[in-house]
Amino acid sequence: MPFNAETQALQDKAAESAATLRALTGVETHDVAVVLGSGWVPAADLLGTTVAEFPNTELPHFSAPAVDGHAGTIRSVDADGTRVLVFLGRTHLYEGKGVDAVTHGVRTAQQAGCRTIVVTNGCGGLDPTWSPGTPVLIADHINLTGVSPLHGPHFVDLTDLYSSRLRAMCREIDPTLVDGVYAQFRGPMYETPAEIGMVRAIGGTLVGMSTALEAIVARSLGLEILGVSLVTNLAAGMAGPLNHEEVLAAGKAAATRMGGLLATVIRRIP
Ligand code: 8IG
Repeated sequence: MPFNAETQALQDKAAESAATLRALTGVETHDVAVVLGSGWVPAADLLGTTVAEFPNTELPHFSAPAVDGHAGTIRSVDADGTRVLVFLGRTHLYEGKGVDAVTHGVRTAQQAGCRTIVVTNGCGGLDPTWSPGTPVLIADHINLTGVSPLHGPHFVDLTDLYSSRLRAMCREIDPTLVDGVYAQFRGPMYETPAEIGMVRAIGGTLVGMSTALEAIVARSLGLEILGVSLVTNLAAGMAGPLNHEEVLAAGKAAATRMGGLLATVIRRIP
């Protein structure tokens, strides 16, 4: 696939990151990338055997993390022969570094050989039956950031963006898993109750500040995508006011269960 010049420049930077990744890990090719969102970090230890771990700033073109609870490290994991590239922490659009900083990890994963990416997040839920700690498979998204992570006239089809094959695989492992539609806001503020009313009206059931832009770039590069959200709070106006510490705590409690799910599905993917 020939990229336009702007995209090719981003891919070249990602290739440089992937080259350093190979040097630091001794792993020629990774198979599956996993981006762990807020609350998901404890899940990382359950994925497999850690081969190497380092701050993402040891790779060229990665920026330092800005938020507490977002570790900003990269780990290479051997999951019974599946080579997993784990990003503990991500760059968010609200950090103001632009869409290319947000999606650099995805491009690096593709340059490192990954054919599949698992994107996770902590988010708010609009279904009142989803108590904090409920995992939800992302079936589709609504990009409310007002920006695109693609450059130039690069027309990318987004049907079945979140692989129905991988969602079915997850349901075989855990039949209680339900689907949701993830609405990405820029943040960093949480939504107003009126904005949650809008999301409900347009068919969203999850709200967060990540994932959609990463999934778009992953698809543009031909990766198969699994998206999993961890509902850590009811969306604004559905319960009390939102508190960042409570949000992190609810995520931590459920992360162990999520680690088990990811560990199993990762081994079945390749
Ligand atoms: I964790 O309720 C978490 N992240 N936009 N709204 C948005 N992001 C979130 C929320 C939420 N909870």
